[in-house]
Amino acid sequence: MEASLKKQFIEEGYIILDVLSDKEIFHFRSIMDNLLNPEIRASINSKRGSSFQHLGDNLSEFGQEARQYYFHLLTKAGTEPIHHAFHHPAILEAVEQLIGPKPIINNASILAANEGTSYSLGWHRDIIQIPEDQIEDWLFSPERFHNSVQINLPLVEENSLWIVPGSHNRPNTAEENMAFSGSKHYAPIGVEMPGGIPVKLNAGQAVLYNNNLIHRGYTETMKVPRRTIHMGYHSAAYPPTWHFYLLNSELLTKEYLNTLSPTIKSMMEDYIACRAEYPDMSKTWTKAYNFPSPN
Ligand SMILES: O=C(O)CCC(=O)C(=O)O
Repeated sequence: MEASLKKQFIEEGYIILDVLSDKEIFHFRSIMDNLLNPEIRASINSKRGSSFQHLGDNLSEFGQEARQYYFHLLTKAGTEPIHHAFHHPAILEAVEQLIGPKPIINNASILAANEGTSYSLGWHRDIIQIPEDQIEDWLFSPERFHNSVQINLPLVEENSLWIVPGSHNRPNTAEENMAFSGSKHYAPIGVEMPGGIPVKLNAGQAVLYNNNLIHRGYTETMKVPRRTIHMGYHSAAYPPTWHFYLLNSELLTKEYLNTLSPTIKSMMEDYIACRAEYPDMSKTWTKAYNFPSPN
């Protein structure tokens, strides 16, 4: 990776990379369409909020409502055909170069919606796991290493992700606080954020971003369906962040692991080992965990 890209990731909080060839775009798009069954169309097209992302949707329900769907993949039987997207060499290599060696996956999802869907998720930083009274400004500073990369890899062109470049490394400005209207989690839907820009991506291009960035999901009305692979990783060389706990490890039973490909099984075993080493998510946003004192 060029040094200028890494610099952009550190300073602006995101980079865009060409990842998939045309053949791979077609390959993954066919698999995703088969998983989703896009023939099912909602009969009512009125605006609907997307589901609460961390719970996730069931693949069999896709398209029944005119909204954006969020599917968790690595913990659910039936999603195996697309799992190899999560160890694409170009993605793993980029993550290693941005944050460090031995990437551990902690989020593997599909973001999908049919054409005609209106999508609006309020501006936020990905800090929903942290109680609002424990969210402190030092979490968003260049001095704190954020061991997390979040990625959107669309299989058709999209501009649903909006970001405020550079906001990952500083607390909210007074104007941003006004937009957040007193919440430290989500700004009210429909509120504009100063400096917010859409991230336009072609099919097969990925945006890799620091999810402490102020960002949102928004498309007025999708002219093309949304078909995006969404993933998150951290480097095993450093302690994880709260994002690491997103995968529901209780679903990673021995029986389920035995149904996975050897590569994905080994990735999940790395996940489970890291979970055993760092069992307590609530430590991950404490000052001592982020700035350990030298022994
Ligand atoms: O790309 C999107 O729809 C936004 C996703 C998002 O906000 C998130 O994953 O936190």
